[in-house]
Amino acid sequence: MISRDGRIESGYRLAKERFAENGVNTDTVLKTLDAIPISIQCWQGDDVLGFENPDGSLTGGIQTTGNYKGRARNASELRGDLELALSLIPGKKRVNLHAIYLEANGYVERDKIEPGHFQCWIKWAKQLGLGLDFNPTCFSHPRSAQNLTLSHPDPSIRKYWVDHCIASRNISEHMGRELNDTCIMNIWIPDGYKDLPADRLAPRQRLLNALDEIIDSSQGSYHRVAVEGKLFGIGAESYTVGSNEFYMGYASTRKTMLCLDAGHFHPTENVADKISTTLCFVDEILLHVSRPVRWDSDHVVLFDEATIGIASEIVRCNALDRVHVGLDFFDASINRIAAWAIGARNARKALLFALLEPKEAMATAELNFNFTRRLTLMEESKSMPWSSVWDYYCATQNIPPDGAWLDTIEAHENKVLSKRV
Ligand code: RNT
Ligand code: ZN
Repeated sequence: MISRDGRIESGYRLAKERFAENGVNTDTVLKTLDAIPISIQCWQGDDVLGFENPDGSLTGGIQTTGNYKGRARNASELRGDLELALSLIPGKKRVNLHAIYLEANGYVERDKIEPGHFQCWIKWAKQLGLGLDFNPTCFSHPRSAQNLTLSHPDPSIRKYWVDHCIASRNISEHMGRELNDTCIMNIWIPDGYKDLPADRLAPRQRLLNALDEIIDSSQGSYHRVAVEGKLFGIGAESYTVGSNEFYMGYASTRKTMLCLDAGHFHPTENVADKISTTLCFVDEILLHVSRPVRWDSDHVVLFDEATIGIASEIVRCNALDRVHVGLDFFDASINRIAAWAIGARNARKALLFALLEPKEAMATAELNFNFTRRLTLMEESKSMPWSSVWDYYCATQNIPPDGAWLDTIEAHENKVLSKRV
């Protein structure tokens, strides 16, 4: 345990008493918190470029901006960087891979990718006791150049992407089986139009049929499919084939998971509010916790109202076993390992904050129409000594508490990252 002259322990003792007065047992909360998996997106480490093609560039309406030194240039560097980030993030962790993070001798067409191309990742995950999640990569490719993939009017292009998604399902199932831990495979496609479509229906019908073909390819029980909707992308400002309503209907009728990305809605929409609605119709949700600054900008996740709102909804809905937390941000303007550490620590902090709320007392007040008490309880949660619980939690997990990890990253930056060109 990382101790600072007993200050962390005594802070925790006092905090524990305060929370107990609210009917909240902090020891139980910390056990629950520690077991919640957070899936860390590998693509923060290399600006979503992957290792398929050294000259590849990011397309599909998403963008990284910034040219901070030290981007991981190959899988070994990325795994090394991830290891450092993981050592700074408390709690159960998974790593989320995209198909373009394969390791092969030379270029492999995406409809030909195989489990063998991910053997090193699987071995690494086994050694570190990590679960893996997976994504077909339906962007940054000549066959996605028109910003249409599974909904493309040309059947041969559509088939290519269907086959890529089926190949990805095989890989995902293989990962899950090898690690004895269900692998979630999330399908996101960039399909859409910059300007007003003449036909909004046909592309959606084509997408529906393509998805049905993909989920009809039979798989074992170590793999689940999620589908991720979106409002718009760069170059797809007027129409996105896979809207949230499209996938809400798809997930509820086909029994897949629905992925909610915090950046994929109108800026004034409350993403947290969508969780309870979705839970009425869909068995499980995958979250892409992100931060949209005015648009789907994928900034590093903050400990802010939006993130806490999402965490509180999961806890208040008693849905920790039905909502899977994944991160989706990619900032190339700051140290990428720090970006992982800041965003993932904030996501877990938000979960801690949510678990420490007096949720029974709030719910009782609501049922008694005592909205004064409900508001008071919610507001005063904000000034409870939750940060003492956080520091203690980090210390017991041998993870540096706040204020004690950035030096490690800076030393690594000087020694390793600054040498990468
Ligand atoms: C894009 C989606 C998608 C990607 C990743 C790389 O808008 O959010 O999830 O960010 O798959
Ligand atoms: Zn996403």
